Amino acid sequence: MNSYVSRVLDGLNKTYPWEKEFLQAAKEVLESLSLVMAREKKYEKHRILERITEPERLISFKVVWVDDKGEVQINRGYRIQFNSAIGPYKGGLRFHPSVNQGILKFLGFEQIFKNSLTGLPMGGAKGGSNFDPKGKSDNEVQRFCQSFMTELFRHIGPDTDVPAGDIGVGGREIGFLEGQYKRLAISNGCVLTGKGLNWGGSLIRPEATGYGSTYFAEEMLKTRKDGFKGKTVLVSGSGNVAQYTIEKVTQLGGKVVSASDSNGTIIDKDGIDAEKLNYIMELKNVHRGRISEYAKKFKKADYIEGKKPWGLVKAEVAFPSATQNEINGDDAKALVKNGCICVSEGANMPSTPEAVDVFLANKVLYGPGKAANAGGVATSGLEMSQNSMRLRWEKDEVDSRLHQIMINIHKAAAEAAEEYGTPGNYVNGANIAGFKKVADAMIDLGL
Ligand code: NDP
Ligand code: 2IT
Repeated sequence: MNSYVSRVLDGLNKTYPWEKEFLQAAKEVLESLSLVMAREKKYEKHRILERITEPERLISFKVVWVDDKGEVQINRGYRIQFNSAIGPYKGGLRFHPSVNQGILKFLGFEQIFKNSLTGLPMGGAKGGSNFDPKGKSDNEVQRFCQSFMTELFRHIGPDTDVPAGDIGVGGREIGFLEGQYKRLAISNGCVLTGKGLNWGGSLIRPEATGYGSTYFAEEMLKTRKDGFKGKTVLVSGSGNVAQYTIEKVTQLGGKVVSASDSNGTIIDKDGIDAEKLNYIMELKNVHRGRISEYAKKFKKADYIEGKKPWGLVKAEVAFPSATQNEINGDDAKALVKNGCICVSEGANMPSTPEAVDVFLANKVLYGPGKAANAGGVATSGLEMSQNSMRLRWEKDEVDSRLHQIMINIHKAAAEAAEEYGTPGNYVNGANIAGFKKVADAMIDLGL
């Protein structure tokens, strides 16, 4: 490891020892950047690594709301405005009981490089709350969102910071948040992305992350003159990203045999076809039910309580699309043993460092989240463009722009990996290509 990189990592470890996920993400990125620091001294001279690992602004606040029983509830809210060198802050909001500053710092840090890779002018940010939408009524979710936005609205705006969805924040939450923003800011109302089609949303935004990570996998497979036809595919999660990954993989000729949630996994050896996917969408998006219901409806499927999909059946391709660190070293070994040749990360940092080492050592086509799942934020960027122009593109236009962006990201990551002597290593390629644009902008902009 380059000495500048190890000095910066030591400093981070000493300053933020409790921010495990942030330190994990920083280590992965900075290790890749060792290759750059060894060649180009300007970044050290400008102390870019110390600067890029520190958020520009870290906002934290309390969110007080009243539940349906009339009892007062208190949650923590955050927005981490990490880096705005190349454009307004951009990134999702996560509502999940596990949310804390360290998790949002990892997500905001990753977002800097992901957004840079899209080729669009967007800085990196993330936010959210330890609020758990599970089991809450629509009215409770509405009251929480309104209280959350009552504090957040003063820190965001269409040209300053544009939040979106992530775990626990979908169309319903974006609606309540946007509604409260409009009320408070007396603005044109286009501050979040992922909006409904009747009030400024873009076609294909709901599909974008899942479609994008499938397009990215397709590009990786093409480098070996391969494709999805006849492949068995594992998907984890059953939320937004998982649903549209299942849809696109199936359209491209793959057979998806799993879906999961935090309680367990279903395995359907016949494949989750369009009709079964419709059932999952209704189950999850309308009834907010558990994936175990799938095995009651489709009797040939199995439900395995407490298990993740990895290694349960033979499969050539895997799309982790639930959450961070959902594939550990043993899971990765089980995947490889079962014939996995390609992993495309719909989730952010779903593979532990040990898992990544297993994939790279076994020459698995491994697409890290910041490249593979960038289609979501890229299409958010396209939603912002349409809002600014006061027009709406047709579905095919947005989809073909998304597809082209994913092809470009794959090319940029592959070329950077090659240039720095690690061909086929998309981890290094994505980190380096994403970093250089932001770091050079920081130098141009001065201190
Ligand atoms: P959703 O809330 O729609 O779905 C999340 C899914 O993951 C659910 O099935 C959920 O199960 C499962 N899950 C969440 N947390 C855990 C956990 N701790 N353990 C096991 N399963 C879990 O979120 P998204 O589909 O939007 O997000 C999924 C991943 O994709 C996240 O990592 C997110 O950061 C990433 N991502 C999302 C983008 C987007 O545009 N939405 C863009 C880029 C990345 P349960 O219902 O039981 O909680
Ligand atoms: O992790 C992510 O890229 C997202 N949750 C989407 C962010 C966005 O602004 O669309």
